[in-house]
Amino acid sequence: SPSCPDGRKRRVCYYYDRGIAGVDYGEDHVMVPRRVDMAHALIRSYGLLGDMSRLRTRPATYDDIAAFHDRGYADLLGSLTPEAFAAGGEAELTARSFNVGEPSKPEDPRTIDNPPIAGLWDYCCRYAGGSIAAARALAAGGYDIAINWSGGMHHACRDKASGFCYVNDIVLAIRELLAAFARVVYVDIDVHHGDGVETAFVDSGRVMTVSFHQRTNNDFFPKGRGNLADVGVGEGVYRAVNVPLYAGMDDEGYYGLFQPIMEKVMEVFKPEAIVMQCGGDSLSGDRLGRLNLSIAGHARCVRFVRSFDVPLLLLGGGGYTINHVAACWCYETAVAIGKEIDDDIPQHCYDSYYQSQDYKLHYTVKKNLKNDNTNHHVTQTKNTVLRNLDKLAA
Ligand code: ZLS
Ligand code: CA
Ligand code: ZN
Repeated sequence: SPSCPDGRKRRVCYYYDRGIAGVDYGEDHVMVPRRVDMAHALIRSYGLLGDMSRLRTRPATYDDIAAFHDRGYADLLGSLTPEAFAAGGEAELTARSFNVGEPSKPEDPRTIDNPPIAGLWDYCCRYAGGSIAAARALAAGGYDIAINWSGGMHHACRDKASGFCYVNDIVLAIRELLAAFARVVYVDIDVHHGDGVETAFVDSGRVMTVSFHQRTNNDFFPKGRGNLADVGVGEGVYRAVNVPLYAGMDDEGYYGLFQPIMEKVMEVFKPEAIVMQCGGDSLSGDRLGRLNLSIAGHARCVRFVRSFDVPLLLLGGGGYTINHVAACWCYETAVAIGKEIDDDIPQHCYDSYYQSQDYKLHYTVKKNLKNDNTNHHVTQTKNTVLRNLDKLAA
């Protein structure tokens, strides 16, 4: 096709579940599941749904989720209601012991990262079900790329919630892929470190995890994780890759690390499948992140990973300036398909959200944000990572 610059078209399947759009973390919360509905509405308005198969699936079951998660934790997620939590007593204590409903400032409910939301279990089963089904679609060989923008909840732990994430759909999806593929690479361009996924596979020789993330004063969430020196343990040594970045990182500096590192990852590890977490909080102007990537810069990473023509699972993740995130994931859906789309956002139901970006997909990045990444730091980081990866070369 003329609109596909790097060779043959890919067979793409896409998961979207309307049941996720209405999930509410609380009116003051930064995590807004409706951004996935906004991305979907854009994708539809650009006519991209006709270029993909729609992946229909049942929500994940208790057993699907308990394949990774602790049963006591899964039981809590399955039984907790906002009402029971609010009533206090045993329900509240149990929830808080699994980091659900735990305020960071004692007794201030506005400081709860992981609130006891209405429809919590249903939400988890739907976004996890999407990632599992997407992984199975790749494993069965019918598709080259599978997309679930509602997935990518990389902080969830085996036995507790963390960083707005309750169930780790990424770990569940990678486990599915491992049934069909010998080696899987996980690459995470969310502004936060992919700690839940790294921990789950830290000693695995079959899964390599790679995270690019912001580092500021050593206390950016998740505190203490994702150091350059964290390389994995046992069978997993040199199969955990961490690329800490300072605030203000721009497209050029980011890709200058991403491209050579991922090239080397592919060369030495030879994965049979790739899972990419495309968190949109690494974009310029995010409410939590302080990196300075444009949508083009973010998507260039997706395009590069796609160019290896290895079965690819694309997931969402963070992203707190919701118009930016929806525009980004729509553009990346077009990249996955291999189709150029117009910069002018078509008229659709969420139109008004894009006024601040002049109704364009590609908004302008911050020009006066200081880039704290010195050339020296970037070069050192790149060389250290490449040297570690070289130790895996046969
Ligand atoms: O990667 O930094 C923390 C933990 C705290 C400080 C903040 N308080 C509220 C809780 C305890 C140490 N949490 C981070 C979590 C970031 C998760 C990123 C998820 C992902 O993008 C993948 C989906 C954090 N950073 C910023 C906030 N929390 C935060 C900012 C503003 C608010 C509003 C809603 C909630 C409470 C007030 C909140 C959290
Ligand atoms: Ca990351
Ligand atoms: Zn994030």
